[in-house]
Amino acid sequence: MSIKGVIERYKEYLPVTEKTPIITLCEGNTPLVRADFLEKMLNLKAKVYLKFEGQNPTGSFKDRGMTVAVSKAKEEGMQAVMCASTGNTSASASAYAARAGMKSFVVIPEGNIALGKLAQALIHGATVIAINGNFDEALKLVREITDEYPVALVNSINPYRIEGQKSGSFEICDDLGCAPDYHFIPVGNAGNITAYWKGYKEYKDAGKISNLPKMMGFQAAGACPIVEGRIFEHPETIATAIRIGNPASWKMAEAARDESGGMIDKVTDDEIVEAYKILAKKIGVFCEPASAASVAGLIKTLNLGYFNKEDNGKEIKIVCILTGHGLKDPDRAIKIIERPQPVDADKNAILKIMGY
Ligand code: AN7
Repeated sequence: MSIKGVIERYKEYLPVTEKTPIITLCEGNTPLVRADFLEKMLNLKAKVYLKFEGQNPTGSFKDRGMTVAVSKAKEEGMQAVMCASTGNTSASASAYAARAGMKSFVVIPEGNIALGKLAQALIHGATVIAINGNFDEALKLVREITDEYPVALVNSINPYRIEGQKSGSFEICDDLGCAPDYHFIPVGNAGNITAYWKGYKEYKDAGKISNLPKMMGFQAAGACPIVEGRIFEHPETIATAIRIGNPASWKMAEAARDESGGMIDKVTDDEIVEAYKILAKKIGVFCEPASAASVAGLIKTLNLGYFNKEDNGKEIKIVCILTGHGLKDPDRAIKIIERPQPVDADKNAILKIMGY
């Protein structure tokens, strides 16, 4: 394979040995896209970059962790993997299990997973179990089952997932030649903010970078347990990927926030949709709604005067993580922008619509 996957590229930082079978789909290597439109729109003395994780093999950042988790499960002789998921973890787990010749079982909340993600799990051959319950209930059940049966748990409470996902920080630092000043990221189960913070700290310890970013996490207002300091029994948001009321890595996300001097705040569904539209229409990047929470967070934070207060006009580098691809959730795009009404197959009818 021409492109190195996460394990091959960063193996010195990962818990793998010569004996580990590397199960890869050439994940990682995602682009850091400069968002000059946002810089101008927000009148920012800063460089804003979007790390477009939608370009991973299954269309989300989960692949970075899954390559390590599934490789280790294979090394340990497991024959099946299992996860609870709002969608992306199930898509990734089922693809990597297929690649490894392993079985996959995925438990999802009925009615609250985007169509593309469900299609992925099904076509990769996972046994898909839809429950009448939410993600938090699914995760609890999956933890119990994987404790009792010989099935590897591949949610982000599996430390190998976090290990793989920290490669996102390494790539950002390798591309920028330093760490950013601010790292904006959506927060759901809180594994990714935990992983990125771990990655930045390890790169600093290794002497690769000299600064650390402030970690700026954003939850959806209807599912913001960390912001409000309470479990949400009934989380609700159009950003179904982060519709999570009791994050597994809650404490570690708080540690990332506090050690870095950052914040974890919330954005409303309207703010998420606004950012989602700007990204698609003005920047040409189509991410899924949950991913747009990072950019919605940037806009909100700026409007609160955060940067002006903290940075006295010095040029800063900001990275927003766009965690998943917009094609995962086509229904949302079509709900927001009206589907066109058909016209006759006639040149004049077309020209009229074109405005000529
Ligand atoms: C696009 O797939 O939890 O804070 O089960 O799919 O690490 O949970 C997905 C989470 C952000 C939140 N953006 O990351 C799952 C799942 C997208 C996501 C998150 C998810 P974490």
